[in-house]
Amino acid sequence: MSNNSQPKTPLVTNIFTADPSAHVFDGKIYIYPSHDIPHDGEDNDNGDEYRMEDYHILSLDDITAPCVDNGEALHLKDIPWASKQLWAPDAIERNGTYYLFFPARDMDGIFRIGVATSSSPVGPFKAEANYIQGSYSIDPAVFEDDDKKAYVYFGGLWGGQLEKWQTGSFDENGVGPALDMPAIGPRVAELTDDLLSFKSEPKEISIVDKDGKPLTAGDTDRRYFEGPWMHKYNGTYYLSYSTGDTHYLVYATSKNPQGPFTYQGRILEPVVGWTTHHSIVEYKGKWYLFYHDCTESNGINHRRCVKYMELNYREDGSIITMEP
Ligand code: FUB
Repeated sequence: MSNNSQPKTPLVTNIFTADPSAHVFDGKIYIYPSHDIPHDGEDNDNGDEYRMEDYHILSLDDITAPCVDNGEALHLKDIPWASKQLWAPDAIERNGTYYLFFPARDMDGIFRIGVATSSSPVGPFKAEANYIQGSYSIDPAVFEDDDKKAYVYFGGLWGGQLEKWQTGSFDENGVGPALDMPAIGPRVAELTDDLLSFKSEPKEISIVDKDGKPLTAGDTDRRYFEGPWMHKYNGTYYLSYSTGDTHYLVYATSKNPQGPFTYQGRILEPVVGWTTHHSIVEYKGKWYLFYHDCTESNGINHRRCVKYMELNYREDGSIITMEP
């Protein structure tokens, strides 16, 4: 059963939005998306067409309420260490402060992950002076476990530069493993109590098949590409992500937030547009998938719009695959 009866209309149409990270704070739904800038430039495998310069936070008073664009929450010019490309963000609240985690290229063109804080879920956010030391690549997703330990999951291939970090430092010429070798995994780092730093070096997450064998780099229908998301359902950790060049949203599960994770299946079949990126959130006892597509721009990859639909589990905890 997929929830295709819902009107999957864009949440907002006044701006192009993508990469939605949805959270419930004080009973309202807040969506932390990227803000796509329309332009007429060409697409490439490095993602240069994604030229975002600021963040706008969206909010919903209830799941069917009109979506509000709360205006500019943070701009590139106010981030001392960043040079361009404010890609997919995420947010977390602790003790009344909201922490916006976001990737951007530093002054050397290397993707790093920064934090900005605010007393309001919709900002304005003030960026820290520097990026998180030890951070790299893109697509941070923050998850607070029941024991209050907070983790950030991140990493993306190709334009996201994850191939260039296999030795622990940035290698401009780094390429992915041979197709029959284990695929590169996303990274996880536990955050310090103030949520501003990594407690220790990020670890690579292993994603294995049902026989315990690591997914290989050539297994492009299942291997990790970008856009990680973590949620917990009935005591199991669900790591979901995009397979990038095969355009699926898929998931893997574990009893440990740092893995290893066992591949389970697809959440969403390909949308219109090259990228697919999502979040999963519980609201009033139901679960929702927030995602984006390029239907509003007739398939222009960097003019995306955020939507949602209800997500359902089977009795055994598996997620029912959805059609966009
Ligand atoms: O929005 C820019 C990039 O496209 C994101 O960081 C990726 O996840 C993909 O959606």
